[in-house]
Parts: sequence; structure tokens; C-alpha cells
Amino acid sequence: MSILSKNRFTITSALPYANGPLHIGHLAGAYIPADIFARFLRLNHKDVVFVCGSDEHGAAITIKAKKEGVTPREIIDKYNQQIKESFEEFGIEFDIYHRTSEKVHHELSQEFFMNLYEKGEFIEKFSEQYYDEEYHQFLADRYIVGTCPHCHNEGAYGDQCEKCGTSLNPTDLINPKSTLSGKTPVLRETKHWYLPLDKYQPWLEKWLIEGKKGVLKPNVFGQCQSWLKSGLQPRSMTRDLDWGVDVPLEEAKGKKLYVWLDAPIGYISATKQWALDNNQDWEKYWKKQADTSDDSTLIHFIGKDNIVFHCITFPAILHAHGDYILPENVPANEFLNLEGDKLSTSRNHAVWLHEYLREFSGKQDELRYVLTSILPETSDSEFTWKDFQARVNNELVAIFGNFVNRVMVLSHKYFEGQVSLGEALTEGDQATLDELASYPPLISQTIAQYRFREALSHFMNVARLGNKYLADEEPWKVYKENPERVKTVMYVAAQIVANLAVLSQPFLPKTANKLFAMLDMESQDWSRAGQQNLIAAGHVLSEAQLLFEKITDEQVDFQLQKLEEAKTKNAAAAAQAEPAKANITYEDFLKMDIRVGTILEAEKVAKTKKLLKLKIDTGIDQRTVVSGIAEFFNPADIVGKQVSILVNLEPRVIKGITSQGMILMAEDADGRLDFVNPTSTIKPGSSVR
Ligand code: B3M
Ligand code: ZN
Repeated sequence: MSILSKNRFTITSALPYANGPLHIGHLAGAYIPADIFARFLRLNHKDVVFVCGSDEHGAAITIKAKKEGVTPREIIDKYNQQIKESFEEFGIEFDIYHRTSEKVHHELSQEFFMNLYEKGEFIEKFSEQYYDEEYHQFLADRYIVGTCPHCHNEGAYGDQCEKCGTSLNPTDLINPKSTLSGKTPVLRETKHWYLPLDKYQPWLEKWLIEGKKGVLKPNVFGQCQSWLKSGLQPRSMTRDLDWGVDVPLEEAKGKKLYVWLDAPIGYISATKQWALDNNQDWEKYWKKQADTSDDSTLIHFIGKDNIVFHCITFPAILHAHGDYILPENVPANEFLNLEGDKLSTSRNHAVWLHEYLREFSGKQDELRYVLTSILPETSDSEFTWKDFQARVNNELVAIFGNFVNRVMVLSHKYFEGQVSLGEALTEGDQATLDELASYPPLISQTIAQYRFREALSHFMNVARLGNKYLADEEPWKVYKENPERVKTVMYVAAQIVANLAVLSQPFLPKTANKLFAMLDMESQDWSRAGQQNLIAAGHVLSEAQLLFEKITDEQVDFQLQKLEEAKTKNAAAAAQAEPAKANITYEDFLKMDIRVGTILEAEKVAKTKKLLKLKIDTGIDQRTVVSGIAEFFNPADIVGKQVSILVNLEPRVIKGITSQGMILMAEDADGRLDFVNPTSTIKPGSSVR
């Protein structure tokens, strides 16, 4: 059954973290597809609410604040404002762009937590969690990185590996490191409230695997299937953090809700705020109705790294609560790459929306067009500036713009802009109009299946049809002999332009407005698409306007130059020394007992790449030290070498070997190591200060 048989829709786009500006990857992932979809449904008079807002909690925010040396509040205020403005100017038409720092959101999130708590859904558990002793902080989510146990990506976060999409617990990581101090954390006991995903597994299997087969896109369905297959684990819904929504329990003072509990509830609180502002009933869009045929159809537009949270965790929460509808679909997109490389905020390898809007003023639809043409719907795709230029120049300008312009210019030149029927329609005219009528259903069907690229290409075929018609009929040649025939040709051509105006509305909203203005026509809903007499005989067209301009080589070069400069900057930054750490007292320094030692023996630790087991004469004793230097030194070459060794470091067991102390090594930005040793032979046990 087509989704178009439904009447009410709740459409959400992933809430961007308010920790940086938007780039084209965001647009192609969750915003352009959702906006096309929402506009299309509105044109079909569906009851739609389309919500989004800033995700303002979680480590993504606090880590950024720490990096910039400002408060989390300053970060979210700055980026929320910037993101909101960029969306508005770009023309993503949310009904509301809300924020999760608002009171209504905190309250609703706490209500959800309490609802589940009171039903006894949570497992309350003390467990050992990673703790950074230097920063006196538990390490959750993005505060901890390590190697993913599934795909061996070395940069996996404590809550998720972004490479394979798996959701993780910090203790799943191999070789965990604190992102605060860079150190290996220790384990400490703390209490948390866990969502028993394992308990919901049978229900999830039924709902997702039985119920959503053939509904979810294959990339989404496949991910869900593989998680369920590997078995779901309870997942903590609380965190030891000082930024976020307070856990509403006396005994949990100081703890916060997990950001992936509160963030999706942000969709609901945004709807609540919108309803409040517009005198609407938010529950119609979120709660199960007495008559289920009145239930709203919930659709989450997201990027692929958010699939697990929207297909498993959030539905499980909604299900456990009981009053809420569940998502009908989660049309997640894969990733968009840029000029042969991953988009990266930290490396500044991106096309930033606010910069695009400044540098290509008024060209919102050009970017919408190109990104829609290359949406990563089934696999990762790539944006390049050359391709951007080619698509704008060869498609928007040469096909769409050119056709519309010829119709406008010729109509004004021959008939002062008046559309009229001269001679009767020929068979060829009728065939063209019939073909025209065949496109709207194709576009509708493909949009309803979230195949926006294909929908856009059908749309462009309408412009191609127009061009072909003009090229075949050659009105500029016929006019002298038979102006009555040319009237009819321009009549048919004008119907195509009017259809382009109607059909362009979901894809290219600014352009649609221009077209309607040129045609001197009110904007039309989707039911009018395909009609062969959208413009009545006798109607007079308004002035032609320029629809699209060519993108110049200079513009492309400027953008490529910017990306190059970012690369050069990154290389320079990588070559620069790390900034100094905070000062310590002389007493602090004296706590470290560093001696000169001599390496007596060295051997590789079996089954490791990096580790050497060393026996060192410290002057005090002969002791074993495990050191991660095997990639740079042969055991045989370092026997007899003198080293500086920290002798009063707490012993640690590494790969079953007790390591007593640490040898001091110099390490450059690329991780290359060398010894810090005396230049002449010194008696072992001598102090280093
Ligand atoms: N804030 C976006 C991200 O993962 C995340 C989405 C929340 S949707 C409820 O980049
Ligand atoms: Zn992974």
C-alpha cells in the first residue's frame, strides 16, 4: 500500500549537534530528502508536521566547549543560532526548529524516564565504568575512544563505532583511551539505569524483521538485521556527566540522561512547542489514536550513523512507554564524500552551508539540485566542484533554464506574452502533452519510495521533453509562413513550463516561485500536475527572469583553492608541537622518581605488534618493564642502551606481565619514538631531575 494513502504525517530530520556549522554532508543525509518529502506531502494537502532542532546535550557539546575554552551554553547558543539561520536561508521548511536545552524538552524527557522507571522497566545496576583519574571524571560516549571489537576501526567511540554503525558500551572497546587526558582509564564503580534491550529483542524482531521487510531500505534493514542477530544488550540510559537533562531521581543527583535517550524525544518536544505556538494538538502527531486509522505516519530522516538509535533504541523506548506511535520508516542515507575524501569537520574538509550561502548568494536551488542528483541513497556518493559546475551548467542552465527562457522570449516576441491556441493541436502536439501527463505519477511514486534522485531525473525529463518539442517544431522558422501554427506550438510549450513550475516545488522551491511569477500564476497544488491546460488561452505571461547562471571556472577554482588551503593548514598544525600542559608545582615534580637505567634484556611480547618486554638495571634493582616501542627498535639493538626510567610508577599488568615503571621516550606528532638517554655512560640509579 502506498504511503500516499495516509493522511497525517510526522516528519523528523536528525537533530544536528549544536557544536559546529552545517555542511553539505548534513544536507544530503537528512535535510534535503526530508524537505522534498514534506513539501511534496503538503502539496498533496496532507496533514504534515515537519520538525527539527538542535541537539544540545552530550559529549559532542562539552568536548567542543572544552576545546574552545568556553561554556557549553556559549557553544550551543552560538551554533544553534547559526544552524537555524542557515536552514532558513537555504529553504529547509521546518514547521519548527527547536532546541533540546528548552524547558519543555527537559520536562518531557524526564517524564519519559519516570514513566519507564515507574513501570519498573529499567535495570538498576552498579558496575565498573572507566574513569579518568587525571580529570576526575567518568568516561562515557565520546570521552572514550578505542578499537571497535567488530570492525577494528581504531577511532570508535564509547557508545558507537561510526565506521560500522554498531552501538557499543565503553567496556567493549579494545585498548580504551580517555579523550581528555589521552591515558588509559581505570575502572570505578557507579550506578546506572539500563534499558533492557535484550528483553525487547523478541518484540523488536517481530516489529522490525517481520514487519519492516521490504519497507525499510535495504541498507537500513540489513544493519538492523545484523544487530539483532548478534543479540541486543541492556543499554545505560544515564550518565555521570555535568551537562544534560537531570535524571529525575533523588538518588541520581548529579547524573544526567543519556543524550540518545533525550535527543529523539526532542522530536516530540519540538512538536509540542509548535502546537503550543500554533494552537494545534501535538498528540495527534505522536500518540496512538482511539481509531488506529487516525494514527500519524512517523518518518525519521537521518544519516546512516544514526540508524541503530532510530530503529532500535528509540522504538524500544516508545514501545515501553506504550502511548506512542512507532516509526513507519527510517529512510537513512549513506555518506557523502567530498573531492575524493571523507567530509571532516576537524580537518575542515567540507563545504560549509553558511559559506556557500555567502559565496553563491541566491543560488540555493543550484546546490539543492546537485545534492539531490547525487544523494547517497543506496551507497556513499561524492560531491566535486567540477561536477557541481557541470550539473549546473549542462543541466540547470542548458536544459531547464534554456527551455523556459526560449518559451518566454518567443511568446513575448511573437504574441506579446499572450498564450493562445491557433491551429488545432496536431498528433505530435497531443503526443507531447500525453507524455507530459505521464511524468507526475512517476515523480509521485518515486518520492513516495524515497527515491529522490530518480524523482528529480523524471522531473528533468519534463524539461528535456520541452526542449525536444521546440527543436522539432522550430517555431522560429515556422513563424514567417504560419503564425497561427506557432501560436499553438507556444501554447503547448507554455503548458510544459507551467507543469515545470508545479513539479519543481518540492525540489527547487525558489525556482518554482520565480516560474509562477513569470507565468503570472498563483502557485498550484500537486493535483494540477500533468494537466494539459494549466494556462488558459488568452492568459498573458509576465516578464522573463533569469533562472540559473553558469558557474564559472573562477568560482570552481576558488572553492578548490579553499580546500587546498585547509589541507596545508592541517599539515602545518600536525607539524606543530602540542601546547604545554597546565603548570604543576615543584612538589608535584619531585613526586616523580626518574633514574638512569641500563637495558639488560629485551624481547618481543608474543602476539603483540608494539610491545617489548625489557629487563632493566635501575641501580636499585633489576626489574621488568613492558614498553610500546617494538615498532621502532629491534630487541637486539637496544640491549646495553641507557634509558631514563620512572621507577615509582604504580606497577601495571600488561598482557599478563607486571610492568614496573616506565621508560621515557620522545614521541613526535606522527608517533615516531626515540630514546631520551644520557650521552655518556652514567651509573645506573643516578637521578634525572
Ligand atoms: N545529534 C546527530 C549526529 O549524530 C545527532 C542526531 C540526533 S537525532 C535525535 O551527528
Ligand atoms: Zn566498528
